[in-house]
Amino acid sequence: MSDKITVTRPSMPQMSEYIEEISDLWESHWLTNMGIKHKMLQDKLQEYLDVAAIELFTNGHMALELTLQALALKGEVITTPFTFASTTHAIIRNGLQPVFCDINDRDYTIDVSKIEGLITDRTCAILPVHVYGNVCDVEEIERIAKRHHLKVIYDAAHAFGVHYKGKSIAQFGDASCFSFHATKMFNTIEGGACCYRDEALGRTLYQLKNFGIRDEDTVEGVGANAKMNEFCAAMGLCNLRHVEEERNKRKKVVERYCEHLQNVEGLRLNQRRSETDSNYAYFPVVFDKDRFGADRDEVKEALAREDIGVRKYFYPLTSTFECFHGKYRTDNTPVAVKVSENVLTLPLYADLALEDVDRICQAVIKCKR
Ligand code: T4K
Repeated sequence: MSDKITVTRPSMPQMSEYIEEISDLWESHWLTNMGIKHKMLQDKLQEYLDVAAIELFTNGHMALELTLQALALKGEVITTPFTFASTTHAIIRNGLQPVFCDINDRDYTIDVSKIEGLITDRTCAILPVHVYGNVCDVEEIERIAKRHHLKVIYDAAHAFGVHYKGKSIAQFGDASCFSFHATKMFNTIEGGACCYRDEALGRTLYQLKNFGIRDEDTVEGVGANAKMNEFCAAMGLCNLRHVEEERNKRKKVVERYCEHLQNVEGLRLNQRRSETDSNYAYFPVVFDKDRFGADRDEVKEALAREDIGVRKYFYPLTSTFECFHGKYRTDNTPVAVKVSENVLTLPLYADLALEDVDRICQAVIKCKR
């Protein structure tokens, strides 16, 4: 049992395993710029995620931002505001306009029944988020995109290792972008990837993450520097060996939470689409003040007094960020507003002791009036 519990904690390999993995870097002195570890991790992830092609990046955000750039999109992108800053910022930093669609109140992914009403002659793409690792309605999104000739780029930052109907989540859409940040179920310290099908897109991504350089004499695009370095790739190689153990441990934590909380009046637990193999990335709970008695903020404060760190992922909605100066409406995303105001994500990581889960649940239930 721990004294202080944080919302998440990265899994790390044994130090000896990591040292063994990086020791040859002292021989080669090759530390970054698509070295051997980068290549090895890319190959292993391509196999693990069961995809035609994958490009690694310095973080999930750059994977997303450069994927939008590589697709040379112009105009409006339909997305959701119930997400991390990265999703919306990637759109805006590409000179594109986000058009915010509501989420559904079952799994908090994009409400597909509202997408077509937002399509205009300026719409170029849909950017849905597999939020908490919950699978979007990929089939309906594909039908809509085909009908209206739109690109689909999934923000799959939370969805590493998720399968839907037996198929890797990384296979859906024109591209799916993952985060391998320290807080994710698979981490490379910082890191990210884009999985895609079109070879030409891959060539552009490869260049854009390295300043747009094609060869020593040719710079073809205005790229960034978003290459994964060898130490991060080495961490990924180690963590990938233990990823199924990670998933199983997280599953046990989630099951323990559900045992305690699933029948508590006024709490709504995460609901996943059927036929989904989860990665147990997050444990969101939505509080209904009228039935639970205490609201989300009161519960957060009560837990903090017991040294239990929880987060309001995702509050505020990205559409209401101060940097946008009230530019976006929220009256057409009422579900997102409501969930965002009432959600807390409880601590979840592989090494969270089940006795700690018991303690967290008791602390939550104690708030009920
Ligand atoms: N799209 C979506 C939907 C995303 O959620 C994200 C990232 C992205 C795109 C972009 O991917 P990246 O570019 O980040 O790869 C954290 C993460 O930094 C961020 O990756 C993540 N989403 C977001 C949901 O959560 P913060 O600002 O909440 O992190 P922070 O520093 O408050 O850490 C949270 C907790 O994790 C701490 O209380 C303790 C623990 N922690 C954190 C770090 C960094 C550790 O134990 N060790 C650590 O090294 O954003």
